Amino acid sequence: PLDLNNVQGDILAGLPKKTQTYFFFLIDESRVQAFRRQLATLIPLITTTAQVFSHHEKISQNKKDAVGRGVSPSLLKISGVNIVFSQKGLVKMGINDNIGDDVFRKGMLADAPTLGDPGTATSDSPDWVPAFKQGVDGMILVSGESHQTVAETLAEIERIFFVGAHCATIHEALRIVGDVRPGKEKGHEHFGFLDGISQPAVRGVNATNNPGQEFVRQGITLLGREGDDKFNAAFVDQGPNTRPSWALDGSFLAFRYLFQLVPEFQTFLKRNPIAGLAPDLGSELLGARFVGRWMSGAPVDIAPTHDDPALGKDASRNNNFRYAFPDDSKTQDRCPFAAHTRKTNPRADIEDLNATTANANEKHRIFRRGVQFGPEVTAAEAASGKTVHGRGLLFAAYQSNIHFGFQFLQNNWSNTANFPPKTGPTGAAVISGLDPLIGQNAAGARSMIGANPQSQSTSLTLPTWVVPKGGEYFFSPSIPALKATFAL
Ligand code: N7H
Repeated sequence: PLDLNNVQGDILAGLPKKTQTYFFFLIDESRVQAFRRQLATLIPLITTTAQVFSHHEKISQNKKDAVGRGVSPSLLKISGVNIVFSQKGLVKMGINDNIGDDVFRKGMLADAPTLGDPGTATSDSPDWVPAFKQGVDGMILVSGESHQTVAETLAEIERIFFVGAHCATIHEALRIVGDVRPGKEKGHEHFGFLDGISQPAVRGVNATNNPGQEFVRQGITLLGREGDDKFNAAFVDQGPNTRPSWALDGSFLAFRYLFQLVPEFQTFLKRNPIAGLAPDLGSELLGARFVGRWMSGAPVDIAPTHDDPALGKDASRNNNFRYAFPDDSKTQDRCPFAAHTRKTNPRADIEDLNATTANANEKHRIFRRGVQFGPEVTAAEAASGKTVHGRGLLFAAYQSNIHFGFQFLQNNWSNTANFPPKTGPTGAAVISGLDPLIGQNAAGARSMIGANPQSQSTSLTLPTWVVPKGGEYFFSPSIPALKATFAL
């Protein structure tokens, strides 16, 4: 059975964080063996899923105690560490077994045209920052409740790998700092919407689920567990449908460096309010229909006309919808077919919960662990409607199969105009257009229908507000694999 002490903490639980540094590194070609020996020293610092869960318990106990004493809960000091490797990194370390995921093996740069990244229409090279175009061997994730804690942990890690400037075994390729947004924006991404509401629950890991939150099998995230399409009960190292034994309880991480043009997005909403309403509400509704949720997190499928903050924060109700009301399947009265949450998790649009086999959507579920980066919008940016300071989302998602997971959501769903498969009242196919947030094609032009509930077939031309600047596919090995196969 699965032992949560073996699984890195970000995969099934999410490293607890107010801030997180993503440290991308290259392994020194001439010091690979030394690096692998030092890795053994890092392993005790790596946070496991079991440790994250026990930290969650401490936090809720801490909250209860504080409420009991009538004080506000103190912030518990915590630092989380995980390490992941790209295919390039595996090869450099001499780990050459076929892990059984072609998308991972080719890497994200080679996948950029499929993902529709800007620049790939005219050249092989997307408009990415140099570090990701050159490629990285791995990444160390360090999270904490404060910058001070993260700095201390990073210093400890640097002491392991940088013993003396002349004999460092790894070199920094790029360091990105992500921060949860301040004050009441905590948990909201930079466009203003509450994020991280809908995640799958995992059988045998999560004891309970919230209403509407579906359980998936462990192998949807963990390699070699039931539900992994390469699952093999014996889990031996042969045959086309198996993985090397060290892959067990690891997971693939799709990392994306996504910039968000926030003042431009806000200006568009302001200039294009849905007509027939007070202008502020018209703008707010347009934003909510782009996302599928209001800024509070309330789903438009349940609250189609007004935000409902109590619903937005109520975990027993805010995920309990399926795009399955009678007016949902053929009309966009409640939620546009192209809305971001509907494109990326179409629920009843493609799945039948009464089916006897696993529902069609299960293999496409991902575990999102990202965090925001960059400063708040300044007064000058808000006034001009133009981004000056880079900000956005450090998108990070785990899955056991990148093709069915992140790549499918981006390419086959968000970028694909005739998904989800819909017919209108007359029976004719409805082409919903692109996901207004992340839908893209290398050529650039974007549009959707259904933004306006009063005029559902009208096409709306969409500027670009989310700009990918790089990323990579990584593998997050289990603790036993790190000890036995990765470290020396
Ligand atoms: Fe998305 N946003 O702020 O608008 N996302 N996302 N995402 N996203 C979600 O339901 C956002 C991105 C998914 O189960 C919410 O938890 C932004 C990529 C999936 O109903 C919000 C960016 C991919 C879900 C955002 C971005 C996904 C989801 C609602 C880029 C995959 C769950 C909160 C900058 C290819 C859907 C919630 C479900 C939800 C936003 C990127 C996927 C507010 C700004 C690249 C699967």
